[in-house]
Amino acid sequence: MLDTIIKNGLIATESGVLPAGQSIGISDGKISVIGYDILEGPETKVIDAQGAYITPGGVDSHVHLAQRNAPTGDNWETGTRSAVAGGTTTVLAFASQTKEMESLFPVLEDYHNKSREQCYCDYGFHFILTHPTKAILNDELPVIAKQEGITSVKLYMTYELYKLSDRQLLETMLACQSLGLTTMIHAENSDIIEFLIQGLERNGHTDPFFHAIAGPKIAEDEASYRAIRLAELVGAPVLLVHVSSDGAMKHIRDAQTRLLPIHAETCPHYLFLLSERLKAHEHGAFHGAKGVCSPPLRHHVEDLEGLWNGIANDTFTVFSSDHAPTKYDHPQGKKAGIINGIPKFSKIPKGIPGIETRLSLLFSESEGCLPPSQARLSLERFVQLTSGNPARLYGLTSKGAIIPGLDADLVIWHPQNQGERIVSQNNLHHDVDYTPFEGMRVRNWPRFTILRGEVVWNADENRVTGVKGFGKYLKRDSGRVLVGKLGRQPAGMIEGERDLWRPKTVVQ
Ligand code: DUC
Ligand code: ZN
Ligand code: ZN
Ligand code: ZN
Repeated sequence: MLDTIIKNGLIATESGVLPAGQSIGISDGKISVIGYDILEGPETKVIDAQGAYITPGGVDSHVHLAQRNAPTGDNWETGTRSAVAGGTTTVLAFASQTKEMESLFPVLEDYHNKSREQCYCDYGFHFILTHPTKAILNDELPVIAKQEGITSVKLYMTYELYKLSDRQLLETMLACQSLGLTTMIHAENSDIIEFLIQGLERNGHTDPFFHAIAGPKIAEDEASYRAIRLAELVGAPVLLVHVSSDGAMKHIRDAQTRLLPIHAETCPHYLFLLSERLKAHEHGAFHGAKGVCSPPLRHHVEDLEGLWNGIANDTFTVFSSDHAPTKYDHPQGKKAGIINGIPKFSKIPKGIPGIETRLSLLFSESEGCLPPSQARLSLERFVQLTSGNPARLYGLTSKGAIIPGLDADLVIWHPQNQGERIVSQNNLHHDVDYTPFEGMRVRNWPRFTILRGEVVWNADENRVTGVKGFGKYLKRDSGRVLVGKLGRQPAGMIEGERDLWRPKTVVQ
């Protein structure tokens, strides 16, 4: 017998909206049937979607929660509570190695301990590798992939505490490729940024705004190109995270045209916000710190437009929040950037919150809210970017689509022309003291969020109805390459060239 039936909705999938009149039947937390005239039993709960769109529960594949090196803001409880209130039912957050750690296992245990029984939505980990030793690459990663289902790592090309050399990037990408892991890359040229910071500080330019000058598009462009070429050399699939510039996008697009498995992610702030907010005059200069993220917000409306094109034309594979929940008014939060009473942009923790607003902001611009002639993206693209693609790319096999047999993770939106909201810190559920999207109007907001058949957010009652601890840890499979082809060799390589230098011992 069905536990729940959702009636009268418009079911939005990656290949279009299903003909009206179909219902979704749920049993044991799974979608069990989709169709007309589904019979309900005496105990079946019926949810009336009232003609509104139903999309898959959001998969946010880039969030930071209770990360060791980011001591303020959301933990797993508050971060996942905020997620479900915004329609997200699965998050992938980072377990971060620090440079002195010779083994990943204590890190893993630490993150499990902090997240176990704490979560409102389902969750998994990526690993940030800052010190990829031979033992970690050869001995630990295979175990972590197989036993823990962690099938992606993030590598940094910038930040003293995180960055890897090109040599380390190559070795790690190669190891990941041979294990079927996806490598995520933070691509910014570290030396350019350090050089500019030094010059700006020497000239007394230390307000938050100068963060946007210290991380120009050229720094992202160069590093993105380098990351793509390194990946191409070893034949590894890569996802460039938080892409913010047209130059980086062009390199990605070019690589995809050449059928390389190069994926890209962008985030709400790069579509909606400009660097001018780092000035935040009306509240005093330091409030601009609330807009400090890396890569920085860009200067021009054309920059936003360029990224919107990438959303519409498939350059981007996933759309994630990059929720980095650093509080503003906290000595270790954004205010760590005030040194002896003087603002110092280079010391401001980087990153901004957005786990709860991600879906609504994008949905607002889609055909879910606007006629096709005005929408920036189709409803199909919305579903791909926010749930289908991240689920496939990161090996979340039970998530990301409205298909019988998968988890019943759903968002029921408000009926058309209802559900409009002004984004406000007062209405959000995170443990951060601001939202960079304050005052923005969204055209719709999730009315119900459903996780494995349970209503976990109910906007009619304006409350999170799920329970802490219902969210479970997800072991993932190897992700699927979604663009390009695996292992293509660069033009000019001879047949079998990689085998001449590839270690014989790497796992295949
Ligand atoms: N990288 C992230 O992924 N998030 C926040 C800041 C950063 O540098
Ligand atoms: Zn990053
Ligand atoms: Zn370039
Ligand atoms: Zn991030």
